[in-house]
Amino acid sequence: MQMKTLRERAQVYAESALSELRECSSTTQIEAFYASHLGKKGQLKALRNELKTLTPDEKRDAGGALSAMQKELESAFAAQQKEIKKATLDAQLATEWLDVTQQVPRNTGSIHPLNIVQKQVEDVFMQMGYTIADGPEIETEWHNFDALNVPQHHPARDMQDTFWVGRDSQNPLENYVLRTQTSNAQIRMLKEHGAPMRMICPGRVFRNEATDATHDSVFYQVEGLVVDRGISLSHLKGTVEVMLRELFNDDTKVRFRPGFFPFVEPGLEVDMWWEYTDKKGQKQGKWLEFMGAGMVHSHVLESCGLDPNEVSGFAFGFGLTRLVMMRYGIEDIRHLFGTKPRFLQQFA
Ligand code: FA5
Repeated sequence: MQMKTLRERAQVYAESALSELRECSSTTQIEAFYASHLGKKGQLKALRNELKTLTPDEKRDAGGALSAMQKELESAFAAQQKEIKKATLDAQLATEWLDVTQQVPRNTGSIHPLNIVQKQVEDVFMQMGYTIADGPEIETEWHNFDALNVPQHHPARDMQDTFWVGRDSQNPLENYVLRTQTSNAQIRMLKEHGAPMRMICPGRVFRNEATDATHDSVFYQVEGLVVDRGISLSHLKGTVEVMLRELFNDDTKVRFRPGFFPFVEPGLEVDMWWEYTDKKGQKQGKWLEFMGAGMVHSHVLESCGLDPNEVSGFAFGFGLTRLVMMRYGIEDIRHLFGTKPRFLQQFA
């Protein structure tokens, strides 16, 4: 029997290689195919090596056929590889799709109890026609003390020891403090807008004092100020009563007593009965100072350019942080500025 030529064997090989290629359906299979057929140690290379043993004529004949076959195999390989890649990607897309419009439940946190109660206070006063004002936390010594009838060396300054930001000048308008009270807003609002005035100013204040269950060195107050013709103490009392009725229930116990603040005359303080559960789980209760108030002192009206013979007013300032404590029966004010999620999430 006559031996098959290289060209003939290559022909048979090409057909079986192409049909093997068509069977490949995964990346692994096609990579193995490449190594076995088209790679450096592949079968095509082995056939090419045989060219060396042929005569020049045979070599030309078989060499041309082998080159054409290699081209054919390579392009069939490239097409098949592309096909497999596309099929793999399609399969992946079919199983790994993601609905970007789907609502995913997320832990979005909760509103801080101070913000909840601040909003309620603002609503109550807005219904009574009050403006919500803002004042700077870093304030001049003059706005925080002098204009409020508390000149340098006045003993009332000791009750509100503060953090100084700059104290180099003899001029209290050039020295700065972290405000100790929201009463600075009284001065700023009156100087800017004059009378008639009806505003509240919620905000953060700072005091250089030791902390305990009812005192913090950073806390929130709400200032209130009404200045107009004919404002009297009865307007103050009625306003405080409306506010307390709206913010607390009817059982809340309140007491009014005389109080001294240099920027009001007469002055009064309001205490509230605070009920809470102590660390041992015992129910406790005591009076807690909640608010200072009074009729705006004539010196304050004058330092804001108003004539006390023409207009009068009342002012009050209460502890928003203490209001929150009483509202929710919180036994220690310092919880409110902590960052414990377990505490804060209760108010969501
Ligand atoms: C004042 O700050 C006055 N500006 C209030 C005022 C305004 C009086 C207008 C008259 C007219 P006092 O220092 O008492 O006053 O503080 C007012 C309220 O802030 C207190 O009743 C209390 O509720 C709260 N408060 C005072 N100190 C602290 C503190 N260290 N921590 C938490 N709350 C406090």
